[in-house]
Order: sequence, then C-alpha cells, then structure tokens
Amino acid sequence: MDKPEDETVHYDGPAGGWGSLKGISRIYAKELASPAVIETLRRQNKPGGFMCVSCAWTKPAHPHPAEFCENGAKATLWELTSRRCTPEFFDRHSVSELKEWPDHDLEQEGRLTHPMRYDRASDRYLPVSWAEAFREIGAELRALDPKSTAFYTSGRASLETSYLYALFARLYGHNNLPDSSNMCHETTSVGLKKVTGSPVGTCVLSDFDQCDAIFFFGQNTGSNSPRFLHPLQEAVKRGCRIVTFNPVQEPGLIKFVNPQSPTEMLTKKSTPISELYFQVRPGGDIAAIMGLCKHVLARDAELFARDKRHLIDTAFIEQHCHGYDDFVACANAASWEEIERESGLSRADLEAAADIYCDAEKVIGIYGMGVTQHVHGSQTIGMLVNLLLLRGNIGREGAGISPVRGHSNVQGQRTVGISEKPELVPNDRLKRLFDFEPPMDKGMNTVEACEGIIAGKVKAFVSLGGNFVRAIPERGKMEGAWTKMHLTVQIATKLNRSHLINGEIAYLLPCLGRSEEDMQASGPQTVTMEDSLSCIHGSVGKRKPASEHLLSELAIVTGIAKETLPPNPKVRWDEWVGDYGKVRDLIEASYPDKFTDFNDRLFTPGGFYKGSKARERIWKAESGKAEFTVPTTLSSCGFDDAPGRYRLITLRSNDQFNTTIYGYSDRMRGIEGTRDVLLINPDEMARAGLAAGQVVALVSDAEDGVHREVGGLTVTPFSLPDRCVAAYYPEMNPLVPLSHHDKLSKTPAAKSVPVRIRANDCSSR
Ligand SMILES: Nc1nc2c(c(=O)[nH]1)N[C@H]1C(S)=C(S)[C@@H](COP(=O)(O)OP(=O)(O)OC[C@H]3O[C@@H](n4cnc5c(=O)[nH]c(N)nc54)[C@H](O)[C@@H]3O)O[C@H]1N2
Ligand SMILES: Nc1nc2c(c(=O)[nH]1)N[C@H]1C(S)=C(S)[C@@H](COP(=O)(O)OP(=O)(O)OC[C@H]3O[C@@H](n4cnc5c(=O)[nH]c(N)nc54)[C@H](O)[C@@H]3O)O[C@H]1N2
Ligand SMILES: [Mo]
Repeated sequence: MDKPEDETVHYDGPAGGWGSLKGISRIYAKELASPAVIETLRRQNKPGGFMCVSCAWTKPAHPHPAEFCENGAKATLWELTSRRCTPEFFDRHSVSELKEWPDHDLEQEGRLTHPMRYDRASDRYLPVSWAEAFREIGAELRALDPKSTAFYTSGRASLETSYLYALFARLYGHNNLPDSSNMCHETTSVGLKKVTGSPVGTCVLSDFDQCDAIFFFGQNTGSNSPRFLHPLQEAVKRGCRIVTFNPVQEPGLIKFVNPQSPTEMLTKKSTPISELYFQVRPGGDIAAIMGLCKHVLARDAELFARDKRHLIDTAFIEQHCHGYDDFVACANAASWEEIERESGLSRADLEAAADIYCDAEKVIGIYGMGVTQHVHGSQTIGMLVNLLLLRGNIGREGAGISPVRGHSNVQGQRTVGISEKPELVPNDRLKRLFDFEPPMDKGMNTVEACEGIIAGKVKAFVSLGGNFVRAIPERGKMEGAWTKMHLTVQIATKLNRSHLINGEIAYLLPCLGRSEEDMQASGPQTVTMEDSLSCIHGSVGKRKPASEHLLSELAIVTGIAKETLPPNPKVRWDEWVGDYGKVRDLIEASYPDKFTDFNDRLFTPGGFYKGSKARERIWKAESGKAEFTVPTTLSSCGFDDAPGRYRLITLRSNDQFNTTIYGYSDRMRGIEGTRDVLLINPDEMARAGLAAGQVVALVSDAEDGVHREVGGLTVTPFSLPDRCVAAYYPEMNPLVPLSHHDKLSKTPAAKSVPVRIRANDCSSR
C-alpha cells in the first residue's frame, strides 16, 4: 500500500475508535438533545425498535447492545434536536435573506413546526392550516395537466408512504416519479439488471461470514455505512482478504477500532482492513478489472496447459452464462499498456490483486458511488460481474455482488412502485385493485425532470423529502428555471436551500421523523423499509413529535391526494391513514411473491428476505442467462484527457449526510474547519504552479463550452492519483453538466467531472 506523502493532509487514525464517540458527543451537545434521546439510540436498528434514518446497511438478527454508528447516531440526534424552526423564525427572516445562509445554518435552525405557505408580497413564509394547504394544492393540481407535474421522493420515505405516493401519481395520471435513486444506484437498477436480470445485489449477511475475499470498488464504508465495518472486521479476523480500489485513501477501509469493544477501545488496537489498497484513477475501474480478468484468464490457460484443469468455473459458465467467448476475446486483445494508463495502476499490482481473487474460493464484489456515478458506470458494473462470473462467484453462499445502497429505504421505494417505468409496475393488479386505467407512457426520472423544468414543461413539483435543487447537477441553470414553475410543494423535517427557491405558489409542509410516534385512528403505527441486502424491517417511532402540528408523511400524501382526485370507492385514503396495516395488505396484494404475510412478518429478527432470483441462479436477463459483456471503452469517465483538464471527484465528508452538513470536521480525511477546499496531489500542484493555501476557482471543461464556475477553494495537498482533483458535494454541483450522466441509467456522473483550475480566483460563491 502506498503511504500518503508526508506533505499531504491526511488522517492516520483508524475508523471507529474514540474519534467516532467524540463525533457523536459533539452533535449531542450541539443539538441540545435531551438525555431521553439515549433511550431512542438504544432501540435503533433492533427488532421492534426504529430503523436508522441514515444508511441502508442491513440490521442483523443478533444486534450489538448499541447497533448504531457515529453517523447513525448523528442522524438520529439531528432529527431529535430540541431546536425549532417556527413561524416566528420565518417572520424574522425573509426568504431572500435566508438564501444567503449556508446549508449548515439553515438546517441548524431545527425542526419545522407548522405548515407554511410562501407569501410573495412580503417575501416570507406564513403559517397556513393543513386543510387550506391540501385544498389549494389539490385545486392547483386538478387544474394542471398531470403529465406536466413531477412527484419526487428522497429515499427515506417508508414502503407504506412510497406505495401510496406512487398510487396517487398513477391515479392522477402520470409516471413522473423521479427519486434520489436516480442520482445514486440507478446505474445498479439498470446496469446490474441488464447482466444478472436482477436490479439488486445477490448477497445476504451470512455470506460475509463465509467469503474468502472481498473486492471493494468506490464505496466509503467508514463514513457512509459504518455498521458494515463490524462484519468486515470479523471477516478479516477469520482470514478473509480484502482488496480495495479507490482513488482516495479512506481510513475505514484501511484500519478499524470497534467502538463496541472495550478491549479494542482501551488498547487502541485496530484491525487492518484492506490487505491491498489501490488508488485507481477516477474512472479507471473498467481498466483495472480488465487487468484482473486478463490475469485470471492467463492463469487459467497456464493451469490447463500444465494439469488439464481449469481455474475458471467452466461448468457454471457453460450452464449459466452467455457471451463468454466474446468477452475472452476482448480481454485477450486488451493491451496491458492501455490498462495501466487508464487505471493508473501497474500490471504487477493488478496481477497481485488477481492472485488473491484466484486463490479465494468465494468472493464478494462490493461497490458504491465510485462506480455508479460515471458516464460508463453501467459498464463498470458489467465488468465487475464479468470478473465474478469467471469463477462462478454469483449465486452461491459466501459469494456474490453487493451494491451498498445509500438512503435507508431507497431500494424499497423501487420495490413498491416508485418508478418512471410502467413496465416495472404491476399495472394489471393495480387496475383490478383500484378500478382505474394506469398511465402506460414512460415518466420522467431525475435528469429528465430537470430537463423538463429547464424547458418550462414541468409546471409543478412535489418533493417528498430531499433537497433537490442542491443535490442535482447544473445548479446555475436549475435555480433560475425552478422559480418559473407554477407550484412547488416541499414535505420536509428541516429547512434547506430547496425550500427557498420557490415556484409561483409554494408550500413547505413539515412531517414527523421516523423516530417519532405516529399516532393514527387505530393507534400508534409501524412503518417498514427494505435494506441494502433486501431484508424488510418494521420500525416504530416512540419519541414525542417535535410539534403538535406535524403530520406523518403518509397523512400528508393522502391529504393532498384526497383533494386532487375524484372519489373512487376502491380508494379509501382515510381508512389507510387510520391503519397502515391496510396499506401493507395492499402492498401484499400488489406484490404477492415478495410480501407474503407482510403484516405477520414485520418484526422478524434481521428482517424478512425479499429474495433474489439471481441468487438462485435464475437469470431474468435478455438471454435468460447471466451476461458476460464487452465494454466499449476502458475508461468510465466519458471524456478524453487534455492538457490542463482534471477529473473532479465530488466527495462526501464524514460530517454530512448528503446535503445535510452536520459540521466542518472531515475527521477521517484530516480536513478540519472548512469545506471550501480543492484536494490535489503535491506533484500535480507543482506541475500546475499552485501553492498550498492558495485560493483558486474550478471552471467547467465540458465539451458543451458552457461557463460553470465555483471559486473560493483553498488548494490543499492530498494523496490522490495524478490528473484528478477532489472537492465536496454539494458545493461543486454547479460544475456538473446535466448531460454528464451514465449512458444507460442517466445517473449523474459526479465522480469524474471535467474541470480546469483557475489560479487567479476573482469570484466568490
Ligand atoms: N455519513 C453519511 N452516510 C451516508 C451518506 C452521507 O452523505 N453521509 N449518504 C448516503 C447515500 S444517499 C449514499 S448513496 C451512500 C453513498 O456512499 P458511497 O457509495 O460510499 O458514496 P461516496 O462517498 O460519494 O463515494 C464513494 C467512494 O468512491 C470513491 N471514488 C470516487 N471516484 C471513484 C472511481 O472512479 N473509482 C473508484 N473505485 N472509487 C471512486 C470515493 O473516493 C469514495 O470513497 O451513503 C449513504 N450514507
Ligand atoms: N455532486 C454530487 N451530487 C450528488 C451526489 C454526489 O455524490 N455528488 N450524491 C447524490 C445522491 S447518492 C443522493 S441520494 C442525492 C441526495 O441528496 P439530498 O436530496 O440532499 O438527500 P436527503 O438526505 O434526502 O435530503 C435532505 C433533506 O431531507 C429532509 N428530511 C430529512 N428527514 C426527513 C424525513 O424523514 N422526511 C422528509 N420528508 N424529509 C426529511 C430534510 O429537510 C433535509 O434537508 O444527492 C445526489 N447528488
Ligand atoms: Mo444516494
């Protein structure tokens, strides 16, 4: 493993450990949370408890005494803050004034308490009653062409709310259901499905107890799914070998001190995680995996010549795979020179990694945004599947492919109908259940919704969670276009920047958080979500709601629906709000194979498994088999190298959850006190004539020639590959062109954005 150069900014400690406890206590103090919150944390991610609002990592059947991580605790404390963002606050501050506030300060105001309506004359949000809000939103939606509206979902909303929200859209007359998954793992939903027939991973938790090797591509476990470090640590301790490909040296994948282990905490004894760690060039994974495959095939040929035996699983390939010969021809033809250039890694390093792959009987492939957020991200997924198929590593215990999802229910929303693609929805069943004609034309995903907004075709946007305008690409153009919409409705827990960029009529509707008690006519309600490993869990909030004026997300969605749609005896919104069990019955009736006996299995320890056809080696892909694919390029970044052009990686820090900025301490990377940094390696710095501490601007270097710029960035030496730079998301989003997305799925390509550095920064952001 390369040591970080001494002159770079870096963090030498392990993930977890005392640093993570300090991280939690800092937020605890900052949020003025009450001691009773500890009780909520104790119930987090346990059967019968409430399921963390942070990441989608699975919840084990035998949880730790404290089954939460630094970032899960922060997310809970953030929701349970004692701070309140009240009508008085909005009376004191105009919307124009609030637009000047940093993201961190907006959310820091605390929980929204009242439904609010934007008043253009005073440029302020004013309180409004729920009944009036629903009435006006319903009337406006009725007056619009349904196809000119979009209903966005961020990946947190429960299965129950998501199901009814999607039903509302279809009853109203559109499939315009973009969601955060479109910026995230849509590459998986499309790219993985293309090759295995299944849009989700094939692994379950017990596979991590059995695997011999794990190959990691572009997923930052230590920050983004820290509870996953526990099974990883246990795997390493029993001899599993971990190989990581990531341009950034992420401490969580280097070493870990388990904060749940008193011995480890007191002795500060860390477990090394990755045996080999390769700082691949951003966009270099197709090339790197091609190198691995080349070496596996070469070793196979050698073994066969010597012993008439195969290293690859020929029986599996014969029975289960399609396209093998073409792939072998392509791998044999690929030149090592090109592989080394595109991956930034040496042949010797790639061969060492491939030897670990060959020597392991059972291998798991893991990936995250470092793979999905590229112009050819789908092809990288195809390559990783190629590698795994070579030795039959999909569809057997201890092996498989495991995309690590982001939001706590982002995978589940797609399962229950949040999709712009009508062919993914059981429309025949919906038709029978609710006696209507579901719209059959394709709706808009996130990028298409943005295009529609810019073109003036989208007139209304309802946002169930999220901070859409901040999270999407092309912020400059989007903020301007957003205000031209007729109606914008935001359903949220805390104030964010998207709530300040308003359509002609704008509502801000506050909802319950998942940790809060959701009391309805039949009593306190349970909601459900699906984790990254396809297990479904019930979640019960017990905390007193942040304000007596809050409604549940489900009540808000049905409240709007009722005022928008004509009566239909089969559509019983009030009954469903009164008892979420009835919504689960509808989910079961719509998806009987996945949700059998749904209401009886809510609290199965470890969740109940939805199942995966690919895990059973039933391939729903085009050929009826698992597909080997031939990549069209060895670089997933989608643009050529050019003098002065860098590949910009947009990073998440350890102190943020998406656009929610908890603070300015990226402890895991050693960056403290600011997010306005440009990370670059010292050699590149010298070549570009830059000095540490200098303030520069990044400008777009995309082919479309559009001027995009973000200034005020302090040059910070950091261990990174050549020809790339890194800076934080969402601050860098103005630099991402809307057209810069994965070819197959339209997931914005936020991990290789073409930029130049302008040394004389004369702008401010
Ligand atoms: N604390 C916290 N937890 C979170 C979130 C959060 O913001 N904060 N967000 C949630 C959400 S919605 C999501 S989707 C997930 C995201 O979790 P991840 O999938 O981990 O996403 P990122 O941190 O954006 O990027 C992952 C890694 O990809 C690496 N990378 C960048 N480019 C490349 C490349 O070309 N090749 C390779 N091999 N690696 C590359 C980056 O260095 C980074 O370490 O986390 C979820 N959990
Ligand atoms: N450049 C770049 N851009 C990216 C990414 C990247 O890596 N780089 N990552 C992309 C990814 S993976 C994602 S998922 C998106 C996500 O980006 P975001 O839209 O930021 O995601 P959220 O965390 O859902 O949104 C945060 C807001 O959700 C609201 N909220 C919190 N809890 C609740 C709740 O329980 N209910 C409701 N209704 N609202 C709630 C709060 O008001 C909060 O302000 O960003 C994408 N954009
Ligand atoms: Mo995400």
